[in-house]
Amino acid sequence: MAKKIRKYEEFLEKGREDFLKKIEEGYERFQKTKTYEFPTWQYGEPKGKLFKVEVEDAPKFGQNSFIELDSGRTAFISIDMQTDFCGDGGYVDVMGYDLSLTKAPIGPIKNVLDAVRGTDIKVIHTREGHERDLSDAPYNKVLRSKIIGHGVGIGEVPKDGMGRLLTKGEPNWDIIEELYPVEGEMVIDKAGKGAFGQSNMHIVLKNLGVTHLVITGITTDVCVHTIMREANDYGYWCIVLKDGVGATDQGNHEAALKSIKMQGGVFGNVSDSEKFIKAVKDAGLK
Ligand code: C5J
Repeated sequence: MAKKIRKYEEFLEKGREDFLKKIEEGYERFQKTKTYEFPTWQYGEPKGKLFKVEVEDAPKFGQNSFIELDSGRTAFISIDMQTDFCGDGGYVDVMGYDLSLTKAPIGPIKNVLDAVRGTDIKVIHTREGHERDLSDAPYNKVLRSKIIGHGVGIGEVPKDGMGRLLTKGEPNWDIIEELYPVEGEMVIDKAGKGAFGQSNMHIVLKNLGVTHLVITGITTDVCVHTIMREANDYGYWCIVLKDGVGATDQGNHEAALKSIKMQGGVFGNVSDSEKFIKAVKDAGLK
């Protein structure tokens, strides 16, 4: 007996046909241009200027291609560039990791900020940290931090430290001076590694009409990756700038970048600060 197709299933069939037609068109265009073109059919006419950023190892390792962005729908994101993650006496320092690895992206991020400030690209900073009463800090996270920190964990002040680790309002929790937000830039506070589960990141991006994210910050394998994965699952186009990110372990940093490139860009794409700045300059966004 033939299976009865219910009304909503017919609707999905039609939606799929239209969607696959757009995919086919995007595919044909990619063969000609090696560009993931900005989908105006989906987002509407550009609000700013269209510009292209070269990305590496996409769709395959050894091949380069381009992502086309609308400057008016692009956000530059600097993740957790706080003393706690890259400064003396902070959370990462107390755990005993090499701070030169998490400090490495400071210069490239500064260069990108200089290039995008004054354009219509939105700038968003994030900070990881907990309420002063630790009411939003998971027990397992705080316990683990105390064990790896030789008795000093989240919410406590290390010897010669600036303040309580990963705690809102403390000087070590704030963004480092070199990359401090200027007027008009957004700061998003989050208690977790991700930003979509428990911060206002998603509604902020939606309200700004953002479709493409250019991602930097620390750490590559933890907060950067978590936020990129979340954003990618929601359909945002993500480009991570490889010299604008750093991890507490160089092997993890490299593996995290490599994993983004799998499956033709499983979490988005990888570029670098120089390529991105060149694209902004060539497009004459200022
Ligand atoms: C970590 C972060 N690594 N910002 N946080 O705990 O990546």
